[in-house]
Amino acid sequence: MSGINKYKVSEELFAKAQEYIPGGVNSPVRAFRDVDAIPPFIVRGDGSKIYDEDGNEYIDYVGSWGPMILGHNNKLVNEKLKEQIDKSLSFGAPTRLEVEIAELITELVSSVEMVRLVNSGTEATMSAIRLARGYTGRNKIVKFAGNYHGHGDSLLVQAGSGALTHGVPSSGGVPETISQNTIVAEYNSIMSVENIFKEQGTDIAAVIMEPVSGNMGVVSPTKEFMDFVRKTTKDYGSLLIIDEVMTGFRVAIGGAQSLYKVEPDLTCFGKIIGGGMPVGAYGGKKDIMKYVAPLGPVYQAGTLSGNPLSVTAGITTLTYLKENPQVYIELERKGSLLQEGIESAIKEFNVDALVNRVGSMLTLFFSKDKVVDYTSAKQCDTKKYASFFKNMLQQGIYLPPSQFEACFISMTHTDEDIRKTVEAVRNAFKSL
Ligand code: HOZ
Repeated sequence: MSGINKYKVSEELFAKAQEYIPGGVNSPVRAFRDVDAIPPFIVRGDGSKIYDEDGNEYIDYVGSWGPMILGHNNKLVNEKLKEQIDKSLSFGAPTRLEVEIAELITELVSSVEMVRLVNSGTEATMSAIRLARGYTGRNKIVKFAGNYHGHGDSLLVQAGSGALTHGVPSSGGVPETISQNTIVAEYNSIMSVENIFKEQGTDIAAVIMEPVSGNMGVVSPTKEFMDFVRKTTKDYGSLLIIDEVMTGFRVAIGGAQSLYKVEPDLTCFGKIIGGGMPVGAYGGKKDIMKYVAPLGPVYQAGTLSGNPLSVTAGITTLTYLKENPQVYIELERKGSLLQEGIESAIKEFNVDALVNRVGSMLTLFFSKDKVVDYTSAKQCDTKKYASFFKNMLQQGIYLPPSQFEACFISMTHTDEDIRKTVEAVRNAFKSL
């Protein structure tokens, strides 16, 4: 078989894609530039596996960047979607489904009393920021270096995810008049938050944060840090916005805020609440949400908001998670099995690497030192990650194509998948 190019069709498609789409992709990190590879073009998925145009099979740890907690091609979700398709795809009018999902979200996340559906996580964070500004009458916001909240102007300042990978953490095209209202703090640094609030606290509309960062790789907050951010925002009359686009219904049914026992004023959602369909949402206390149009002066709208297909997939996924709480015990078990396997390979091959994990979100960092914030994440050996990534891909393991993203484990990853993955890690370490 040697000499046969196993990515031939993908390579042809990628060449053609680059003629018509910037970089050949609809989201930068998918171009595999940071790992110096060509992305396989995916045709289908089933459970924990995805398949590319050349017929290669992969154990998938990207899971559409988080939503596929129940695995690909979930029969329950698909059946409900098929029923909904026969009733039309979109109305741009109120539906019973929207009420159902809003009720479900408010029931599962105790800090959320009212929720507005949008079409993406980016829209959710942009709208939450506008609402915080409208509610407080202040302009400044605080975000954390290495946290990523989508590509809204105010939030593309020292951002994580693709922005960090491609070395442009602050994007071109963002007017200074906008970015000057964004103050960047260090994740996990009480002192950094304290100093910012001492100087500008009364001008700050909100602090927005990833409660577990997934966009500089997985980095968890300390409880003291979380508590300090909550207390400080309260003391200064600023809002705390928790961006649970990745972590919501992923790390716990009540989101990361239930794990860390912090009650935000506003929460942003995406990914899992659409079960793999495009969606986003923001919600919080009623007195704040009542500032949103048509009740209040903060305008936000959308033709496809509350789209019946997205909402159907979301309700089905959330209902399954709610009715099967053992999912989170299982995900924790699978996560720890994978972590232990990788850690024992790290020891065996004496690799400068470590694993950060919260439940079913995990990152293998090529670093000797702990990764707790943006500065320590940036110290990682990204070249080593690229070699490791390519080796794993060749062995049929599909990881995020960047050191600064999270692996996601689904309910359909079997112990055998994890065993194979750990074996592949050992092989990759051997050849590093
Ligand atoms: N930037 C997101 C992940 N952190 C999504 C990337 C994508 O869908 O390509």
